[in-house]
Amino acid sequence: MPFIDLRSDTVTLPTPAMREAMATAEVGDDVLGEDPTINRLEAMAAERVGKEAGLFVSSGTMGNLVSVLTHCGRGEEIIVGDHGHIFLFEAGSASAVGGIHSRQVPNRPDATLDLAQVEAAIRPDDDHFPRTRLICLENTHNRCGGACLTPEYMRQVRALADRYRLKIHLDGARIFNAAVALGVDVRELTRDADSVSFCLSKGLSAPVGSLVCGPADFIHEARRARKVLGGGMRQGGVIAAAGVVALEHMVDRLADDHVNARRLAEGLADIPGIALDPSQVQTNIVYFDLEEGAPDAAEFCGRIAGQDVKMGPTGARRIRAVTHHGIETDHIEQALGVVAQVMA
Ligand code: TLP
Repeated sequence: MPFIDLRSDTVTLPTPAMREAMATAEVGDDVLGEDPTINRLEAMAAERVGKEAGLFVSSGTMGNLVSVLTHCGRGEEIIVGDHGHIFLFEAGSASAVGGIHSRQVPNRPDATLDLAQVEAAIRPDDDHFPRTRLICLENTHNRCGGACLTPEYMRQVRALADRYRLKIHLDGARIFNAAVALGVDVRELTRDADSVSFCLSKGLSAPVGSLVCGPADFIHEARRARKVLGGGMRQGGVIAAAGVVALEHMVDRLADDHVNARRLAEGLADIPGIALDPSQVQTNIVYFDLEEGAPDAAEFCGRIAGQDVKMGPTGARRIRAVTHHGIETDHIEQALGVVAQVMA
């Protein structure tokens, strides 16, 4: 990598083992259900997250949209965190494509939604209102600094959802980061969700793709929603092959990214003009603020990029840095050196 690129874990490159698997992948027409590599990946993914079936989709955004479209009809409503990726960063797709309304509940800093507020947001049966169908959660939570939702919290949301006959969709783009950080089997985190989507192309380093997993009848319908979006794949096994390698070999090493993120946060916290609490860093995402008197986010990012370190501005004085495969301890030390110089 020419830069120390901490803008996102989406910048990860396929590993040599992935490229080898892609070159030799057995493929077929997946729209006809005949791509053995996609079939294998979907079965592996479903087994891994403890669901009956899986569906390979092109991106995390498509995984969330397919899930929401499958759970909800036009004029129905989802409850989603106000910092949720589905609400903030998916181009309003549920509304644009599905006519689905969203109701936001504030995310707390630990990524949870207050259950009393969720309950208050559920619509009574009254023809003035859209019908509430779905609660969307996110684990790990991107905007909440990579915070993890716990199995206990998921159980509580399940109990509430059951009382009102609502479904739960989990945007688990980084669900394996959460499982590794909490030291639990990923199924502990997915059990109480009706559907879960997770990404292969973030910390797991595959070039393309996400999975939606859930009950077999849900996935049957989700396949149709994917088709509506033009997402049916033909010989997609060429890319699914990298996903198989990702699930087999790239999950446990996420722990290294978490160690690097913590080290980065500790180093940043020692630099005058930077505000953050390293104890809040649970996984691979670090947010920090540039204090008054320091360069603003745009200037800061421009100046560190001039020294081959990239981070992403997420506000006028707020920066995000994400650790991932390809970023080693030495890179963290180098990045800290560049930041210290720019802040001096
Ligand atoms: N997030 C990207 C950007 O869109 C912000 C990033 O760099 O982190 N859910 C979550 C929680 C995500 O963080 C992302 C990507 C997605 C869904 C969407 O995944 P893709 O990019 O594959 O559509």
